[in-house]
Amino acid sequence: MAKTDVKVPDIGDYKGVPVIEVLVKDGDTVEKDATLITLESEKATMEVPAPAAGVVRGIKVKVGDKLSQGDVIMALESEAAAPQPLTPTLSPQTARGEGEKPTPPPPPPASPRDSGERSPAQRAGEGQSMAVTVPDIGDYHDIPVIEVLVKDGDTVDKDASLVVLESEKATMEVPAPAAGVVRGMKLKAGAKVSKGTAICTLEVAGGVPSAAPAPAAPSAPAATSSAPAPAPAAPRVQADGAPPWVGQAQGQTPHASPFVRKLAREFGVDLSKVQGTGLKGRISVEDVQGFTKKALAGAAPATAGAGIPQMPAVDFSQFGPIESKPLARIRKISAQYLHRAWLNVPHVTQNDEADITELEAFRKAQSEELSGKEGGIKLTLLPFIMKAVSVVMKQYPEFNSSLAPDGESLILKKYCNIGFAAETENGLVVPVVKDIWNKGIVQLAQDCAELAKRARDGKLKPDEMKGGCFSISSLGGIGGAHFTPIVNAPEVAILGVSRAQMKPVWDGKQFAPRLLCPLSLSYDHRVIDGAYAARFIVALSKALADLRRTLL
Ligand code: CAO
Repeated sequence: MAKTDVKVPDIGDYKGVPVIEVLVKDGDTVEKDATLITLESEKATMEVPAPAAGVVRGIKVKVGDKLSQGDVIMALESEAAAPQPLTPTLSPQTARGEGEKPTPPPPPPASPRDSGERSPAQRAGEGQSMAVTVPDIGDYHDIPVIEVLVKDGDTVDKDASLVVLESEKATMEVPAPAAGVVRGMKLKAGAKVSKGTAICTLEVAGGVPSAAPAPAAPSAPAATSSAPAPAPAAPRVQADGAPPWVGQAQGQTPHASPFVRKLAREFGVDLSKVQGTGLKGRISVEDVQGFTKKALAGAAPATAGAGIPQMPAVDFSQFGPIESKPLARIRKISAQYLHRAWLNVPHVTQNDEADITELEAFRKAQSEELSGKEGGIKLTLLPFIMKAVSVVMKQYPEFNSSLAPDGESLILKKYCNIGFAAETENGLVVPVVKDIWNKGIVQLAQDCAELAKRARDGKLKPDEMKGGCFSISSLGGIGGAHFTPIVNAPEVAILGVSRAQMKPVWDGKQFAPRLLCPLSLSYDHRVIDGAYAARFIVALSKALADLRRTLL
């Protein structure tokens, strides 16, 4: 058994780089190339792999320690001949050919102004645009593009990340060499690229700025000033002199090491949804594992498609022009809630039509009277329906319940709060009107109006969206007939209200014009039986047909 110290390899000009992950412990048996620790500078991340298979002995570093080239990390006990000294073997494996001797740390990037030289690409760009190509990435070929962060027409700042490449061991963002507008994006996720592969064209206002970075190519330093090949965008990580294997720069993408990204992909986890607990919000292996566990337990929003076959990604641009519009934050959150409820709750929707002819006449008369008063109140149908629902919930208490998380019991609520779906510019929110049993219609109308306004102004407090027992989704102000609302779990039912219409109704002797309001009651069939739901909706329709019933 040979015991060899594993040392920090050549990390260019970097000194005192913090350890952000120690991925092994004493006694662990590791394969050659298994990641031992991760270092992270301000701009870049590097995984230090095992130079040979062996058993880890005497780890000398911990998270937070600051390391420089040559610092001893641990010892490795291996059966084979002692592994090669680490400095020359570690750094190549993440960016260069395995076992190849590394090139010296790159010189600081030289700007054309500094060197007095400009690359052909920059000269070509003097008109208006410059070609952006994959920079020098050592001996790596055919590296997959894992993310394309911009699209045609996007205006980008200098150094904004354009695409993310990922090899087995390293992730690298290719930044824009200058501020400009992206044209002719040639890559999509999954494409394989090598040095010089065209990425896009950058339309630079007023021509290519002279300060656009020249390529700092560590494995071909001569290219910095006089290479005849078109100048690629310098990888972001070289901007402060770091070597190219340190790929993951901090930017718009989730902050995680290549290993974590790979793990996330294997688990089908969308890293943008994972809360990183590491330094500067960095996502660790544990974060991904924790997220996956929660998703499997149903305690966290599932990843899109978790547990069910994923929808294939379709490039719609092949069929015609498209535009990509980022989702508003509220829409993203409600999408997760709705998807979770849809997947967890076995839904049934029961429809009915309530005769609200008299109720409407009463509502209009009262509304006119009240709106004439100072601080006038507009009486819409919603508070009447809310009140009627609350009364019927008392008669059918299982509608005012939630299933216990273990599925063994029902939690019956002795209070009545009802949420209502409110449409806002940014998406759907559900403010909750509290204590309905103890409020009159006018008070409910005021509560609804105030909450709806705050929802639209984006001023709802978290408390105002909590504690609901039942929800109402009213599309009556818009139109349409029945629909199938999604239960706002852990509530067990939701009422969809559509636009009332005057219809001929047979009264036993003749057809009479009656105002009928379509009701759609979706419920959780684990808690509520169809017959119980039918009784609920019939009772509700009767209560709306004659509000005096709610007094009984
Ligand atoms: N039938 C006929 N008319 C109706 C009606 C119905 N069922 N419901 C409302 N109306 C009338 C109102 O009486 C009002 O008429 P007047 O202006 O003549 O008085 C008009 O339609 C507009 O009402 P409103 O929608 O502004 O008020 P509301 O209290 O009924 O609803 C709110 C408030 C917040 C629920 C509503 O504005 C809203 O956002 N609705 C959308 C909810 C939604 O998106 N649901 C879908 C969720 S699932 O994706």
